[in-house]
This record gives sequence, structure tokens and C-alpha cells, in this order.
Amino acid sequence: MTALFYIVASLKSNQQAFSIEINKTILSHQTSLVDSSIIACAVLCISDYKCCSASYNEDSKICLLGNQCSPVMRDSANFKTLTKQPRDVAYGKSATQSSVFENLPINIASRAVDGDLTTWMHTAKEYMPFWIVDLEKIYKIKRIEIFNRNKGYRISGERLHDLDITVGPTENEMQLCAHYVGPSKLKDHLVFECLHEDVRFVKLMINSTEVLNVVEVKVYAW
Ligand SMILES: [Ca+2]
Repeated sequence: MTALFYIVASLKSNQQAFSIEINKTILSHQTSLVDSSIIACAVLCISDYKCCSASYNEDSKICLLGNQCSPVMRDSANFKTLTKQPRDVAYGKSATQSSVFENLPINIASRAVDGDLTTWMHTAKEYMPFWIVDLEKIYKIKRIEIFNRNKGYRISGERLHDLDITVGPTENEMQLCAHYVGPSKLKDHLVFECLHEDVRFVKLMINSTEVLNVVEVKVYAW
């Protein structure tokens, strides 16, 4: 039976949705232990960033934790398998940028992670302008979505080009995740598949003298 519904478990404020498959268990796991309930098993998986799937047996109370986000499964009565669903982990996190256009509060870095598509971050025109978000802990990320500037002159949508998106566990260990040649257009919604483990920082930087000005950045992670 395929996933028909979701559960949401939380560890402190860390809400995490899982898909559930009934009478299935994962083929490989890294951890096996006995736990009181399927929710407790889910919370264990949330607390381990490498865990992406968990199988729980209602009879034996065995909880299996696995690292695969698209796990191979086999039929097994009384087991339920939970698989983490990616979610935006950039929302509300701490962000900085190379400069703030006219030093106005309406242009600051946090406006790109406020969940509001009517607000933007906006640097001055400068060489290699950048924006960086600190996800505050290590995640296994899946994709990055950028919502470009969505109002104004046509040319202001075309500022987004020659963009490097880099990711890493520290600001000194960044790797290229995607390069966007562009130019973009007003209202563009750009999606970059970017499978990387050990990511705490995500950086956008334009490789020329330009303005960096986008309304929102979402980082989907497990
Ligand atoms: Ca915004």
C-alpha cells in the first residue's frame, strides 16, 4: 500500500511531516531499538539528522532507523514505515548580505526568509553581491527555491544572472550546488535540485557587478 496519509511529529519546535506506508519495513537500517510508540520512534528519527526513514512494529515495539530518504522496502505484517518529507528550513532563520541598498530596513537580508512574497532583500550595486542564510544546524538538503523580484521595471527582474548557489557546514567549506546563467525575469520562481548532506549555510552570489534583489529563498531539507 502506498503512502495514503501523513503524521506530523515534533521535537521541541521542530515540526516534521512523514509519509506512512502500512505493512512495509525498510530493508536496511543503522539503528534498531525498542520504543513505546510509533510517535516516539518518529521523534527519535527527528532528533538524528541522518535519519530519513523509520519502521515501527506495533507488536514487538521495535523501531528501526534508516538513512535513506527514498528507502527500499519489503512487505512485513505489523510494520509501518515513516519517511521524512522535505520542508523549508530557511524560514525565519538568521540571514546576512554584502550590503543593504540605501541602508533601508525594507531591503535587509531577513526579508528573503520571512515567508512574504511582497518583501525582498536588496543589496547595493557592487562587485559580487551576496546573501547568506544560517540554518542554525546541519541538514540534509534536497532543493533550493528562489522567488525573484516580482514588481518594478523589467530590467530589475533581469538583475538575477550568473548566480552561484553554494552550500556547506561552515562559511569556509562551501561547495557549488547550482549555477544559474539567467538572466531571470520579474516573478520568476527558480527551482534548483541540490542534494547535499552536512549543510548549515546557503549562499547566493552574483559573479559580476550587479544588484542582488530577490523576494524569498526557500531551502527544502529532510
Ligand atoms: Ca520575503
